[in-house]
Amino acid sequence: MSASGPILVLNGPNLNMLGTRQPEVYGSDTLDDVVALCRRTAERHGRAVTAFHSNSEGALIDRIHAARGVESGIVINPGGLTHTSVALRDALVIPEVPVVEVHISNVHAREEFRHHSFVSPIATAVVAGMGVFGYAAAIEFLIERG
Ligand code: DHK
Repeated sequence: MSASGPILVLNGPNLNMLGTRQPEVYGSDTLDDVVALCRRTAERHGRAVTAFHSNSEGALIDRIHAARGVESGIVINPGGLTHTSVALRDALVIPEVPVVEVHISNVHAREEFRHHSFVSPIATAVVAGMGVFGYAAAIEFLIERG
């Protein structure tokens, strides 16, 4: 895998409901809008995005395994698995690529159970509270850092 390989954008449980799910927290953009934003951002730099969503922890883990040797970096919004999943965290180190953890909302300004992330300690960077712009920032960051 070269450093210019595709960037994998992963979205976990409930993010397929973006646009209708608590718009006061998550905004009005849909998951398709988010993926389109990621693609536009990457394409401005001549780079590609592969996108995957699942509500299932195992399917996300399988997709992360498949990234090894293929994708050059991972942008992940793990949804609620952020706060619960050791298995997801363990999977994310397997591809040996930089990982950016994205949260649309500022999880630190919300309920206490959202303040802890199993993913953050193995992430290269963490974005929270920027709305869906956080995904574009994560893509720009991965491209800039090389
Ligand atoms: C999305 C979720 O689904 C929540 O479980 C997280 C995150 C926050 C977000 O802000 O994008 O706690």
